[in-house]
Amino acid sequence: MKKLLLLFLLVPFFVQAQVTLFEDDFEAYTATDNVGEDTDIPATYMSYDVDGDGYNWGLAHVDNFTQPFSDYYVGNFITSASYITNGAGGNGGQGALSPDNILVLPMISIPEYSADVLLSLLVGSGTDIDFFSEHYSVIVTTSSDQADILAATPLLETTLSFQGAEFINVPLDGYEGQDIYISFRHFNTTDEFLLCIDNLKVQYTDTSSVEDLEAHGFSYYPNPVNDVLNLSANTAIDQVEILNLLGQKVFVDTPKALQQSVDFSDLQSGIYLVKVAIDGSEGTFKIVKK
Ligand SMILES: [Ca+2]
Ligand SMILES: [Ca+2]
Ligand SMILES: [Ca+2]
Repeated sequence: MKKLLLLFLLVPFFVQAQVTLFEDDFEAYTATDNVGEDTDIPATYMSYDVDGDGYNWGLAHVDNFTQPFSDYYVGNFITSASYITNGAGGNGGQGALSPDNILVLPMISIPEYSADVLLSLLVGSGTDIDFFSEHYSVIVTTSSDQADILAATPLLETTLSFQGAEFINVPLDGYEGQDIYISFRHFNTTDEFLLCIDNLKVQYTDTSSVEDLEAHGFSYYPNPVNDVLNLSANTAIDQVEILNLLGQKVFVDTPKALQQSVDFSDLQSGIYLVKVAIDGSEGTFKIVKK
C-alpha cells in the first residue's frame, strides 16, 4: 500500500503530455552534391521557385562543402542559395542570385485539444563571415498553393543578423483542429550565400481532460479497479484507449455504445491512462489497477 501511495505522489494528477507532431533532421534522405543549385527535397515536401530562375531549396550535406558547415549543422540540412560559388557543384557555379524560393513542409494536423503548439528549428547562414544577411519568412496556411502561401501574413519575417546558426521557436497559436502547411520563404536577398535549415520540430501540450467529457454525462467506476472498469455516458462512447505509463497501448475499442466494460484482470498492478472520446470530445484520466 505504501508503494501505491508513493506512485500517486510521483505522477501528477492532470495529464499534460508534451507530444511531438512532426520532426525532421533530414538524416533519412540522400543529398545530391550540387550545392545550392539543385532541387532535391524530401518526397513529402514541396517547393516553389517563385522567381523562376531554376534554383530552389535542396538537400545538402556538411561534407559537400570545403568550409566548416559541420560547425553549425549536423549531417544533412536543407538550403536555398543567394550566391553559388563559381565552380561549385554540378553546374559550374552561377555567382549572385536573387532567390524567391518557398519550401513547404508536409501537412501537419494540429489536434483540437492542444496548447502551446511550437515550431522549433535550427536556422542560419553559410560559413562566410561577410555574407550572412539572408532574408526569410515563416508562413502557415491551410492550403499548399503558392498563391495562398504568398498572400498569407507571415508569422515571422526577418534577416539573419549574424554568421552561423541558432535554434528559434515560432509559436503556432490558433490552428487547433486544423490541417496546416508550414512554409519557409527565402527572398529579398541578393548575393549573400546560403540560408540553411535543420532539426525541424513541431510539438504541443495535450490539454485533453476528463472535464471535456462531463457534458456528455460521462462517469466511471471503480477506481482503484480489481477486475472490471465500467464506463458510461448519455451519448455514445466512440473510443476507449488504455495506455500504461510507458505510453504503450494495452487496450483499444470503439464501442459506439452508452456503456462499456473494460477487463483489467490480465493487466499488471499499477497506474494506467484511460483515453475516452465522445462526440468529438476527448478526456484522459488515471486508473489504478490493484
Ligand atoms: Ca541534419
Ligand atoms: Ca543537393
Ligand atoms: Ca529560385
